[in-house]
Amino acid sequence: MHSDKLGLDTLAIHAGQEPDPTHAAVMQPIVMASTFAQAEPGKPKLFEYSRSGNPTRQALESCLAALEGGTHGFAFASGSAATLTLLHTLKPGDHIVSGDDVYGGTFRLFDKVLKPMGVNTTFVDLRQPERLESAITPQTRLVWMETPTNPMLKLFDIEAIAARCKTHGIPLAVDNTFASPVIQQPLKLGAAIVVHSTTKYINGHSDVVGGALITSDDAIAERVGFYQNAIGGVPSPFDCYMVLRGIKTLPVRMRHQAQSAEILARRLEGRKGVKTVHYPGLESHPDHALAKRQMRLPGAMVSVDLAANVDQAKRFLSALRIFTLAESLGGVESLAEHPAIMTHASIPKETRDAIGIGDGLVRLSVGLEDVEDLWADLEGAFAAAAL
Ligand code: P1T
Repeated sequence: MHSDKLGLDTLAIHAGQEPDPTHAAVMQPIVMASTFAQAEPGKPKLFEYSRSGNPTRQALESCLAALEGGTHGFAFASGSAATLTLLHTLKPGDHIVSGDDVYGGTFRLFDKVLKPMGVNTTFVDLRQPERLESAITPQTRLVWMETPTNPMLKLFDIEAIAARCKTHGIPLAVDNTFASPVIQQPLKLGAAIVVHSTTKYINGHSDVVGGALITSDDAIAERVGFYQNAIGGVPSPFDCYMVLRGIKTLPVRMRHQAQSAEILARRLEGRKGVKTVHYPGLESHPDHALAKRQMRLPGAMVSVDLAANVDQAKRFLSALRIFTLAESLGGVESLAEHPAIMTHASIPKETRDAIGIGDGLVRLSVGLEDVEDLWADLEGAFAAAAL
């Protein structure tokens, strides 16, 4: 299949998934074998051992690579395993520049896992791409960013930052979890590596934890492939099947969820009890012009600064009936959470305050329910919190 000629809706259903040659089954078989028979010692046929490679995982990896417009895909047991595998390609003394707003667990990897191993990270607000230069040192070996960021939904200009990275010979890794390839394909804008928590939009049904790395750089792919096998943070064939199944509806889900998110964001913006709505599709968003240029859709995540103290924010969240109060995002069901207490608790309070993750900040992941039911649910929560 010449994936560069096909649309994303087609790739989501077919990429990496030829009918199985034995039974002509339309769906990928789940090959649960941990190991594969060899005709003579050291001469495996196609696969050798399922940590190194597995047919169901290979189908998923090819599909992910095609969706991101890359040539190499690697699947992992979680987004964090994908991130850590990439970070393991660095060595003591190396340095990372990261966008200042990242998932709390990613911050924890930089701060509590990499730092003790001698790899330091400098966090910068990359909304001014020129700030990259002031953070780069002769030891910098990786630039890392999310866009939109978790949870403030700030945007960074992938093309501008990738161009600067190229002049310094430093690879740019973009965590594309919040956008998904339906909205933006960072490799096409010059990034060297795309990172995903496939737990989120890619799988889309809140029933798998998974991750991925995608690249078109053969040298990076070789190192990532080595570390994927050596470290072994790989997904089970069953989980790979589940993610492949979820991907088939990714473009449809993403479009519908973004449409509902925009409706809710616009209503929230005008409502009493709301200080700020962070949503790239709103004209009031500081990076709205970049959103229009860089993103096909503004996404389905909305962060809301309520005019609330922490108790009111807790009452607001506890009163929701259709939005489920839970960590994670990107599933068909709507979720709501309190970043300061939940997903970003591992970030020190001073750092959270500097980024804007305050007591009144609530993050919404808008799902596929009827948008009027979602609005009524939010109205009920405002009433319960006396907002
Ligand atoms: O949870 P895991 O599959 O390990 O993925 C980690 C991860 C990586 N990158 C981004 C942008 C993420 O949002 C996440 C996980 N985030 C949540 C669980 C959350 O609720 O924000």
